[in-house]
Amino acid sequence: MNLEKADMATTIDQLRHMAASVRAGMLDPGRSTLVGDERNPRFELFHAASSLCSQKVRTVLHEKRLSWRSNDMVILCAMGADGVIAAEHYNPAYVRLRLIAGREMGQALVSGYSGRTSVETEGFDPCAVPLLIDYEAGRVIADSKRICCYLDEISREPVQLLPVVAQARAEVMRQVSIVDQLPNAALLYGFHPDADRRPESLKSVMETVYDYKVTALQALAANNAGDAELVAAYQAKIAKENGGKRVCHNAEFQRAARQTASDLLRELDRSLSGQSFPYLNGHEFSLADVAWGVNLIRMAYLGLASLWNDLPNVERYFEALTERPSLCREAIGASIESLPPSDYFVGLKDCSMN
Ligand SMILES: N[C@@H](CCC(=O)N[C@@H](CS)C(=O)NCC(=O)O)C(=O)O
Repeated sequence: MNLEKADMATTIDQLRHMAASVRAGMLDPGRSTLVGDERNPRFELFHAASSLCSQKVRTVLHEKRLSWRSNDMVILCAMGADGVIAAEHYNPAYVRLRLIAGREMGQALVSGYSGRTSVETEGFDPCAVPLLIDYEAGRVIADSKRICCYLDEISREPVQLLPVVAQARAEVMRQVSIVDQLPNAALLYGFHPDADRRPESLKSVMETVYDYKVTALQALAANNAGDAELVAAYQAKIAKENGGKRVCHNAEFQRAARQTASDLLRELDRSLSGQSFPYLNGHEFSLADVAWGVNLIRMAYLGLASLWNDLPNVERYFEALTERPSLCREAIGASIESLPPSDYFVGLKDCSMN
């Protein structure tokens, strides 16, 4: 074995070891499963059924018909008999794995809260899902947008989600970047002063979510005081979550977030009416459709489909996307299975068995 090969073998061994530690920290081993036919798949994903960013990655894996090891993590903290139980993606073993991906990206850690989760504008969140390991390349990759692009690049069959033609590709990436600027966290966690249509049980979880997160993260920072990198990661996350807490009942902030979503949907409607936008105009399914599909489905779940009441192109687009088996399974089915029932989701086909 030459030196390069030996280094790679060591890296892969280390990744396997680290991933096993994360799995060992998960409460229910039944949430680690194999998807597809391979017993030792090339990819391993740490994700959550309910997470929007994870739904994007799973939709791509589904479209590509790839085999992968799935680790469906608990990403909410809970109150136990002895205090707050930390979410599984706050576990030091997981954060260490994520920091490897963060170093590769060269992004500063997140330092505050805007209601958006784009790594490019907000910084790198070291305590978030999803996270992909590619055991063949010896790489750990974070951020749903990067993971989706990576998977498309290394696996071109049976569908290619990024067009080869430069102009079409640029338009798909433009749409993916627009979606990345949606204030998703604000829409899910925030209390809207006028029409908050989230399920009551979800609202009740959101009343305590930030306090539980911060309490758990502070304890983890204290328990790992000897590891400066880990402490910095937890402090960054604490700053973000404290920021979220400050604005979750702020009427002005919440109205602005919904307005941003509404403006971006209006822009989408205009793009859809032009010929440039692929799927609705009879072209190939693309990464733009994955990103919009998952986000429109989430908005529908939150009772926000009313935002496209007067946007007929978005309405048609939404209908078409909900018929796509990958989105039907990974966004609609997974949301039905993992989130409280929503009155605004009725009528959407649950494809969880597909
Ligand atoms: N830009 C990142 C955002 C990651 C992110 O915010 N993930 C959310 C789920 S969609 C998460 O982990 N939430 C739980 C938490 O922040 O504690 C991506 O697209 O992967």
